[in-house]
Amino acid sequence: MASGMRKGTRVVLALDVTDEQKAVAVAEAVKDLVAAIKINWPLVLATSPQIVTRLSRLAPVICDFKVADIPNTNRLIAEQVARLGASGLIVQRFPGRDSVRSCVEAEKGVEVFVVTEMSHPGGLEFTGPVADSLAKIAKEESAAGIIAPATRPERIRALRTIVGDLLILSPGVGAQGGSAAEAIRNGADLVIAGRSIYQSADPRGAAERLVEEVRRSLA
Ligand code: 3DU
Repeated sequence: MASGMRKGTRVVLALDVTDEQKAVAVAEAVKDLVAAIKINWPLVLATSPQIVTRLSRLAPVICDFKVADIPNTNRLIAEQVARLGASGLIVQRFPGRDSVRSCVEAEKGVEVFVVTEMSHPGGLEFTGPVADSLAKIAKEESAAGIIAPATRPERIRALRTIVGDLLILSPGVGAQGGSAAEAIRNGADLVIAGRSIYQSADPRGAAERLVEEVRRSLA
């Protein structure tokens, strides 16, 4: 079983590439600079579920599968993610409190993160207005943390008052226009960055710059 995630450098790599060789090369290049590697459907569908196991030998892996089903199906997904060696699983709150709970209870070695307000413009349509309630259930159901938008740091600050000491992971830095330093200053524990690292000609250099930006924002 994979161990739980630690804050470390506070940078999570979003590895949304669809070429296995490139995915592993980027992961190898930055593995000591990231607290975790977040993978999403594009990489799993382009390769195989075993990519979770392969990457988990380099860094803790968070499966961003945005799980959103009935409790039994959610539990089955959490069990498979654990079997593959993942450390974290991202789930949706909207199917119901019981659906979130089934993931939290399924596998104690897999930390559950609940999506709140999404970082893209469309995130304001539905998730924005209900984000406080999404975050409240994450806290009540003992999730490990929430996902909150680096593109709207003031929302991270507001959501922090609801989730207390839960981890806040913030996507949206770099390619989506958010600032890592602002996200951290407003209460994010970790920032999630994808394209700004893996599309760089020098992924390690890009990751180093981000780690340094985060370190300075904490000083
Ligand atoms: O924009 P980037 O390339 O840095 O990637 C961001 C990642 O975070 C990507 O995997 C996306 O699916 C995920 N994510 C968001 O961008 C926004 C959210 O609200 C939740 C997850």
